[in-house]
Amino acid sequence: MKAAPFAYVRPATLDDAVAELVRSAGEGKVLAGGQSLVPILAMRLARPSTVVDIAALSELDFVRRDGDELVIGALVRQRTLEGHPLAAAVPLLRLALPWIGHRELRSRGTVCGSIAHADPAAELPAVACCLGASLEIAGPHGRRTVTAAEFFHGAMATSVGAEDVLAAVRFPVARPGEGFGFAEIARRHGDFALAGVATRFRADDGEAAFTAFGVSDRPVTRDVTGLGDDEVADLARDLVDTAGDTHGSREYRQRLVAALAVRELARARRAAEGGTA
Ligand SMILES: Cc1cc2nc3c(=O)[nH]c(=O)nc-3n(C[C@@H](O)[C@H](O)[C@H](O)COP(=O)(O)OP(=O)(O)OC[C@H]3O[C@@H](n4cnc5c(N)ncnc54)[C@H](O)[C@@H]3O)c2cc1C
Repeated sequence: MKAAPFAYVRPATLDDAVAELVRSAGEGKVLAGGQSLVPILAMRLARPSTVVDIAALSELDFVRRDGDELVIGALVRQRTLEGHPLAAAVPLLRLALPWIGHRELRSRGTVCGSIAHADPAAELPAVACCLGASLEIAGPHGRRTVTAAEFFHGAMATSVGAEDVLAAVRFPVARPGEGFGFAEIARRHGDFALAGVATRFRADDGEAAFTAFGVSDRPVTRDVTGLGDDEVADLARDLVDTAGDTHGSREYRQRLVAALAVRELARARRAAEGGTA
């Protein structure tokens, strides 16, 4: 199928991009890497009046360290970050990025695009929630910052409104003595996860948490400090909020997410305590 007709604009500044979205009166769509939007347009699941291509917003083409945060602008491709030297400061990103589709998709798909798209089975929204990242949103009334916990409202629903651009994401850098784990189960490598988890553990005070994804309408984080494996598994199982489908029953997903949460928390703990992850 072909996309329904739309106007195409390629503004040169973030202010102009927001102005174009305002002009579209809620009927515009931002185009970043196009890896999700283009198929959606082709299937006519979305029929925007205007596609606002942000590729020329060079002000958003940056990866930089800002104190204890790694800040990633909206133009940064997933593959660019994967190989970026500064990304080593956020080990969970390095663990999660290779799980996104295939290398060719990551060469076009952006970090912010994945977060703005908010597929419940996507990796980067889970990383953002697990680390407590914050999201910088530019809109007609200026800029605002939203925590990852507030940002995801449901499947493909976020704090980014129809007249907004997600300008950047801020990930906290790892502190000494922090360890991380990440894994998912998919039918084939490159497919979206049937169930997945991101984990973190801090050696000095034993703080532990996991974020489950692919099992609910958004990533869900649980603080599991001081809990044993059976309690972690029970908590993980309770998060499964999807009916079964042809790829796996609800019970199968419960077993997957429980096993992954226990295993990846152990991995995070080993990494935090200086062992091999
Ligand atoms: C075969 C295939 C397999 C895939 N597998 C995975 C996978 O395993 N895991 C995964 O996470 N993803 C997967 N994806 C999707 C991933 O490749 C996309 O990169 C990602 O979901 C969207 O990023 P994008 O930059 O391509 O955004 P686009 O496709 O350009 O946009 C996606 C949506 O987000 C909005 N948007 C994008 N950027 C912004 C912004 N800065 N501000 C406001 N709104 C914005 C767009 O308007 C649109 O609604 C897959 C895609 C394909 C085609």
